[in-house]
Amino acid sequence: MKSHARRNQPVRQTSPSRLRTLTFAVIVVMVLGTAGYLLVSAFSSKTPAPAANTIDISASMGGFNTNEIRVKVGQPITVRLTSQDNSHHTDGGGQHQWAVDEFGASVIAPPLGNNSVTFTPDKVGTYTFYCDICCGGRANPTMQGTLIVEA
Ligand SMILES: [Cu+2]
Repeated sequence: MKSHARRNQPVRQTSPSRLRTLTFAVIVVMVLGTAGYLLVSAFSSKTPAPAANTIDISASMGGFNTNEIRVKVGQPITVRLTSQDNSHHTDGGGQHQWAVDEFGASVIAPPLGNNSVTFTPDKVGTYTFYCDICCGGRANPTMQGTLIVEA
């Protein structure tokens, strides 16, 4: 009986270490899988560059990279907005917006990704573009700029 119990002991001793190896393997697979998923989603969120009249704008918590955009009236433009913030930002979750009410133009960029909107500014004038997602919304002067539509 004693020798039988002793013969079983090694089996019982190896199982916790086998469990540890298995747990480690599962964690490695999960980490690699998550990294791979993030990589794929980061690349797939990028929209292909449209052919003409594309204006690249980037936004972070500090504001837009430009305060003034000049375009010609009656010509379609594509605004490609890139968010430089990651999803860990509590304010807006890393998303930013670029919108001009007068032309019904609005685009929201995902965290560390970009997104595009195409519209035709059909009225000469000076308009405000803004982000209404972060930093207190459009009341915040840092997340604003001027769209100038020229004749
Ligand atoms: Cu913003």
